[in-house]
Amino acid sequence: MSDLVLYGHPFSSYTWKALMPLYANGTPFEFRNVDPAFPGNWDFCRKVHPAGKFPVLVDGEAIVIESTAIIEHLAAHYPGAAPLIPEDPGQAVVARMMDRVFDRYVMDVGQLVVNAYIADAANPNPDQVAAGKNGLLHSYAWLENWLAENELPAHVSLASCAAMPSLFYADWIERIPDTCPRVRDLRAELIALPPAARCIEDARPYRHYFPLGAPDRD
Ligand SMILES: N[C@@H](CCC(=O)N[C@@H](CS)C(=O)NCC(=O)O)C(=O)O
Repeated sequence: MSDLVLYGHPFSSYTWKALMPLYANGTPFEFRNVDPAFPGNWDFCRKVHPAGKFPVLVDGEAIVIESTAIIEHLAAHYPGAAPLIPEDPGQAVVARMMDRVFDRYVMDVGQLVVNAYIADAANPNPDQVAAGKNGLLHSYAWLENWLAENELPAHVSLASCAAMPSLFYADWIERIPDTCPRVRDLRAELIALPPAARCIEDARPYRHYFPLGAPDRD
C-alpha cells in the first residue's frame, strides 16, 4: 500500500485539481472516496479540515489540506516529469497568481450558482444565480485579455490544475461566450490532457449529482 492517501470525490472539482498532478507524475497513492457509498471517509475530512472540505492528502504523519497546498507538497516531495511549480521565481509567482484567479474568481464564483440550486433546485435564489453568472462572465473577459498577452502552459502544473476543473464546470454553469475564444480553446486543450480526461471519465457515473443538470456534452 502507498504512503500517500488522497481523500476526495470523483465528481469534485477540487479533488480533480489534486488528482491531476498525481496522475501526471505517476505518483502511487490510495484514493479514498468520500461519497456516502463509502461511509467514514468524509468524517475524516470533517475532522481534519476547518470547514470539513476535501481533498485531503495524508502523507505518513503529515496531513495536507487545501488543493493548492497539496500540489505544493507534491512538487516538493514527489517531483516528477510534470513540473508543477515553475523553477523560474518570476514564473512561479505568475503560476501562484493564476491558481488564485481560477480558484477564487472562476471555481468559487461558479459555486454561488451551484449553491443556489443545492438550496432550492426549483427556485434558486435569483440574486445569487445572477451574481455567480455575471461573475463568471466578468472572469472570462478578464482571462481573455490576460491570455492575449500571456500563456498558460498546457501541461500539468499548479496553474493548469486549477484552470482545468474550474473552466470545465464553469462552462456548464455559464457557457464561455463566443467573445472569449482563447478561454474556450484553453478549456478544450486542458480537458484533453490525459490526466484530465481520466478525471472526467471517472466522474461520469456521478453526473446526476450536478445540481443544475449536467449538459449532454464533454
Ligand atoms: N479551498 C478548498 C476548497 C475545497 C472544496 O470546496 N471542496 C468541495 C468539493 S469540490 C467540498 O469539500 N464540498 C463539500 C462541502 O463544502 O461540504 C481547496 O482548495 O481544497
